[in-house]
Amino acid sequence: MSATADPVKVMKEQVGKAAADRVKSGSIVGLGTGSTTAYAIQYIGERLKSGDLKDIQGIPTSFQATVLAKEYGIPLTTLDEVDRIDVAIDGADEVDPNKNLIKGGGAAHTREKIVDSLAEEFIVVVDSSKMVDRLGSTFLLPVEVLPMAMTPVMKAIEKLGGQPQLRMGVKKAGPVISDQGNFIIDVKFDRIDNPAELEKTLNNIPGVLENGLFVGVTDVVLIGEIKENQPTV
Ligand code: ABF
Repeated sequence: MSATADPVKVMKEQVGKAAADRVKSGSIVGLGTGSTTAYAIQYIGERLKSGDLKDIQGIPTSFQATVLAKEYGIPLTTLDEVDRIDVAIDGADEVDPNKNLIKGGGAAHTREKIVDSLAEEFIVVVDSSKMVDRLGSTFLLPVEVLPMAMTPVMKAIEKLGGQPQLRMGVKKAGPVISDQGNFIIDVKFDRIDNPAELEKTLNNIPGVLENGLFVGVTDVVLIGEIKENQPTV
């Protein structure tokens, strides 16, 4: 009797592969962060290995993306070396009906927003559980902050009606540290009715590096459907 594959894993693989299949030879590719995008990176590497894809260069959005790209043989470059990004593939924590996002669950949203915003085509890869009617309804909003400014930033966020909390590591031994060496504050807002305005307001607080609202950046959302009881492939 065939074992039943993990439906979430199968979905992530399928949507990651669908994104990887859209990459054209000769492209500069923004490589996102997270478990779904990890499959896209893997499949891009497999396409390179098979000769189906040629002459691409990746721009990683995190240390995790860099390690994966090297593991799968994707040549890497930097924003200093290229004059464009043809396509970026990345995950998300929430997607609203206008394709606006909350990202940053992986503490990588600062570099992600730089790369994803520069891309000609930004492809988001998610499972259907990430689709929401309104941003902030299922996921706290991440804000990257300079450690020395944590307290005044938290006070400013409270004045905006947010409930901020410092993101602690797995064993709560200390705060999560971003690739830039900063802290992540996760913020609960009762309602986010105007994500564009909130994104700008938060980034105007002295000490805030970047927040996880991605407004007007997404071009394509690939949504994987989680199907139960799929046989192993
Ligand atoms: C990353 O992808 C983060 O911004 C976001 O939190 C995460 C989602 O990861 P996963 O695909 O593992 O759910 O880009």
